[in-house]
Amino acid sequence: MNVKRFYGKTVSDAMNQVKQAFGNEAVILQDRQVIKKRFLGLKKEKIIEVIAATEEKEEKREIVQKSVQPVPQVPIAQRPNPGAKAYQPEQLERIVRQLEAQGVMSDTLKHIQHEMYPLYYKREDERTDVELLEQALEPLLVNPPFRNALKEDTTVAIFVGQTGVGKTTTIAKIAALYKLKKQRTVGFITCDTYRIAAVDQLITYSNILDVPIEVAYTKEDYRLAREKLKHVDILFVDTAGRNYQDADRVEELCEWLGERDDTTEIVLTLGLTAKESDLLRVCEQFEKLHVDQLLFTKFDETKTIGEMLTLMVKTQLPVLAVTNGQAVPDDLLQLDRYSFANYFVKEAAMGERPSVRITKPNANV
Ligand SMILES: Nc1nc2c(ncn2[C@@H]2O[C@H](COP(=O)(O)OP(=O)(O)OP(=O)(O)O)[C@@H](O)[C@H]2O)c(=O)[nH]1
Ligand SMILES: [Mg+2]
Repeated sequence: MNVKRFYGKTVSDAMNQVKQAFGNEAVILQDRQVIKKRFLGLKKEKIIEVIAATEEKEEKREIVQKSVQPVPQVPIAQRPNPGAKAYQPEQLERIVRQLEAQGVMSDTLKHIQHEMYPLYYKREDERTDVELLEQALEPLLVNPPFRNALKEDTTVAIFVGQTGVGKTTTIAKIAALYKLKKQRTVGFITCDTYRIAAVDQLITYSNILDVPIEVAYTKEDYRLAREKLKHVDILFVDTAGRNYQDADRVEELCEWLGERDDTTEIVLTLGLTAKESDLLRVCEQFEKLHVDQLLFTKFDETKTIGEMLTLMVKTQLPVLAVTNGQAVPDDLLQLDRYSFANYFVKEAAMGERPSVRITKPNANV
């Protein structure tokens, strides 16, 4: 094996030298930043050192290898993850370790690694871990991944999801945001007559926020309630939490909600304390209903949010909001791709939470 050190101002400089000297079959053993002393050691300069190796081409070995299938030549910059035991640049290894600690599933992790490799080797300047991960996530998520708002032309927002995930509480938080901060008129319809206290719960919020409310016991009630509240800018519809792992429950809901137009938005509310496999199953079941946005609750009740990333990658849906507590209307987070990436590589390591938060409106809510 022929091993050599290469130096460059940037990683791509050094990698170009590797390619020129050893071609595409070179194996990178290590890359790191080193200090080079110049002018009798008085001046110091930071440079990149890459140690690369290639097989020595011996006459005899070539004869033996002729019978072996040739290895496809993949340019270094596009090589997939060489595997757990193989060399991985320290920065990538660190990011991957943190993603794993956050419970990011192996196939999502592979996609991220696949995006990070070329970014890492093509970089002209140093990138922080957050910047690298944020850029790697860009092609994997919808743009923007966190919309933090309903669609511009939405007039009816229907919140659906499993029992007890936080639909009613979150409706109150988002309605408060629209009424108090965005100065829009809002109204409530509750179709949750399944649980005795459910109606009272939304009526309480409607009183606090001074928002009109209609209760729909039947499909016809629902149609009439929409008609009655058609003067408001945004109508928030609360639905009964059911076991939506069961396809029949989703069918029933589709049937209940009937035809939908372009100004109706379906928000699938998912609790981050649930198992990833269960969340994925619920998302699958809801495909029939054509969900527009996801909403994640109970961010405060878990230390790992890998499943949130996996669901965002798999569903290719934007996120309306993330909630992190029971307080209405305060416990609502507004994230973006950067703060999300930051949570994985930095905040999580320190056991902290993202600090982006909607400030309490000037109201006694
Ligand atoms: N810790 C925490 N609790 C939350 C959050 N969101 C909601 N909750 C709590 O979760 C419980 C259930 O909330 P609800 O809003 O009633 O949930 P739901 O989905 O409407 O429940 P059903 O109507 O029974 O399906 C309540 O105790 C809420 O205060 C959150 O982000 N974090
Ligand atoms: Mg409810």
